[in-house]
Amino acid sequence: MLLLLMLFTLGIILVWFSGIHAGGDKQASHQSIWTEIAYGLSQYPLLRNKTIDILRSYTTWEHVALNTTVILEDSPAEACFKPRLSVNVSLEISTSEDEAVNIILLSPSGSVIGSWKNVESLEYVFNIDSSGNYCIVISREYKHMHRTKVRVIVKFEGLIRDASDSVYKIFAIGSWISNNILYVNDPLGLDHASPPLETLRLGAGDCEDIAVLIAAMARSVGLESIVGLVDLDDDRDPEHAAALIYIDMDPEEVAEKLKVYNEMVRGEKLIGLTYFTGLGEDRGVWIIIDPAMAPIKTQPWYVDAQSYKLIGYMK
Ligand SMILES: [Ca+2]
Ligand SMILES: [Ca+2]
Repeated sequence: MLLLLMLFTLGIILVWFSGIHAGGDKQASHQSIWTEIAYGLSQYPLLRNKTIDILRSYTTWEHVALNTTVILEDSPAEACFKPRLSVNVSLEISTSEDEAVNIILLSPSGSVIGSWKNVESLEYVFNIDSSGNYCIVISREYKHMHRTKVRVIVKFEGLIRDASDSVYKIFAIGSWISNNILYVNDPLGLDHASPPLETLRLGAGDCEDIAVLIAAMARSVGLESIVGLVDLDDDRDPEHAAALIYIDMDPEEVAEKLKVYNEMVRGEKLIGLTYFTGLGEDRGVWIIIDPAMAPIKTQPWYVDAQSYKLIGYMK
């Protein structure tokens, strides 16, 4: 567990405020953008059907778990894999020399799920019902003078069963935005926060447009979400905006769940999680969802910035 946690970069960013919301003279200069952001967030009920479609689209997934070549010499060769959830597993096995081999598929307890004699290739699908190491043992009847290459491909496919989970919602919304909404700057001097349906229709927007869309989508499926204005260069004047989604959990728990979704849906390691704490009396964490500042496009919950200060937010 400790080792797993060391693989993450869990970033805590402390909040700096000059008031409950953007304070002092700075507020006046951002007045119109605040009004537009508030209007955009109020549109969240209109996004509900779209967001539910997005949640559904990520509940089925396929992932290559093992793609390897084993060398078969005198003794049997073994290839093992470890599914983490209840899934369908498909095996594809083929020999390089069109040479017949024997295959035994073993469950974690060592019982035989299937065995095949003298096959040149095999395709087999089965459903796993217990977690642990599954192994494919490959052998042949007679000793040969040469080595045989045997190609083993194992794929998982299945359903994420807990689509109502808050972390899953963050994963699905964040992933979808990263893959479907293009970051495009507003024309110089004409910056405004587009309403979420407009950003959806265009398939593009800049930081505050995308932040409003993410926050409104999150709200539409029952998550608490805000749009924060962010100072990136430490002069107490914001030049960036991002969505923050609240979860009443420990950051380690959130990271652990995101890690599973990343690995199972995309076969991708979680690179990290960035969040704010200390907004009011909240005990949980505000996860930053910011595709523009993410070093890996598909992981908008991890930002890479030297300075990332919340100057104000729109609830
Ligand atoms: Ca804009
Ligand atoms: Ca600044």
